[in-house]
Amino acid sequence: MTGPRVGPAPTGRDTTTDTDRGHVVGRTGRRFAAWRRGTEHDPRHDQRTAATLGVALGVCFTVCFLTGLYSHLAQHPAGWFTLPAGPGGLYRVTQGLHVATGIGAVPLLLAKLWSVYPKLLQWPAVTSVAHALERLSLLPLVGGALFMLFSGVANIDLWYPLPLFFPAGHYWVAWITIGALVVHIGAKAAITREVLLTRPAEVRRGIRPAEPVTAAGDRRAFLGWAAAGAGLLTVVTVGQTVGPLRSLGLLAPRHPDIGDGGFPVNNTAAEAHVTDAIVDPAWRLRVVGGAVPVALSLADLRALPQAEATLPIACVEGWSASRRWRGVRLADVLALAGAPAATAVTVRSLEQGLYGSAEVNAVQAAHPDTLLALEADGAVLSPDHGYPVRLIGPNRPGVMQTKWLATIEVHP
Ligand SMILES: Nc1nc2c(c(=O)[nH]1)N[C@H]1C(S)=C(S)[C@@H](COP(=O)(O)O)O[C@H]1N2
Ligand SMILES: [Mo]
Repeated sequence: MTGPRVGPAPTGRDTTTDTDRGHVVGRTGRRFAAWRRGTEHDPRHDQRTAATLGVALGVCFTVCFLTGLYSHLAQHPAGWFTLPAGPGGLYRVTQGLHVATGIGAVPLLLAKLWSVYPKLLQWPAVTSVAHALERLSLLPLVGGALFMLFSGVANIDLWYPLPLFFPAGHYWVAWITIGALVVHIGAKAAITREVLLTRPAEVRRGIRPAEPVTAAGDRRAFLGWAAAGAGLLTVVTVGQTVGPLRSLGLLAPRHPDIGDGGFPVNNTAAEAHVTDAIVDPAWRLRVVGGAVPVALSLADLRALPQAEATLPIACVEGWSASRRWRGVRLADVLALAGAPAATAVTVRSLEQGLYGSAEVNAVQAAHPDTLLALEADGAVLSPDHGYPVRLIGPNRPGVMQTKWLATIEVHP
């Protein structure tokens, strides 16, 4: 700010022409400079701190993106992807990781934004076309990341403040965010490598200056707090899916052992408006589209050979709970209907809503653990858990474990 005056005299508008390290600055520039003051030699705002947080965020976002993509494919099968039928608890792990890395990324992102805010306040805002592009790419990156973490956390807390359909919004913004992240990593890879790879030999030979001990300590403390924040948030929520940590699940929206019958309910029979239909004596489980139309009463289902499987309900919202299920194999009922051994089906609930039907691919339909469950842990299914019969299959997102079944449609 003490440089020589250049150009015309100040006009009092934003065209004032003091210089700031050789650049023309205006009122905004001076305000930004004031906000940046004191951060220049603060290790918490230097490239090394930003790069460290960047690497941690890059790992979290990559795991979160890949597990999210897997979850999306599980629910919206693409021609080239068949959801495998095992291991039975795979989705529980991938979705647990998805939610945990998303939650852990929240404090990391806040720390990163705080670390780099002096850079964001640089003035002039752009100095070249390349610089403009790099800065523009921050908009989808920061905006997208904030949106993804906010909408995800809101969703697992069953809070829908945004006027959009969560799965679609969360999915499409994920692509935008990851695209921007790839561009950002491309732009920052060299500097990140440069500042993170310490070369003691170069310091010894005097090529690089050694960092003051206090600076390294300040940085370590700041990064330590960010890591502790991420760790703490994870520990107090992951109990919703990791049994031994359930008593620590202070912030966990669901507890795996709390709910009707000792496990959570997602959508009660009353909420689904099926309380009467599920006890109607005229209820039958119908199989359509096979060689023989089939209509089974509850007594018919109980009279068929029963099978058991221990499988989790693994909700997309991150909670999971395992149960010992007992019922009729889907494959046995399909055989009764004269359907080919491995055939894809749609299961439909008495409930008409969005989650009232699900696809079962041929691999899962043929799997011996894919059950039309009548019991959980030795007790008849409760109304809220899907009485009289629900689907339960290995490695399926909870949302596809359809309750209150009415119809099974064999795909042509
Ligand atoms: N018909 C129907 N089935 C459904 C749902 C629903 O809303 N309607 N919710 C699904 C979701 S999101 C989950 S996580 C599981 C939860 O099963 P539970 O309530 O028995 O724990 O049921 C699934 N089956
Ligand atoms: Mo769910």
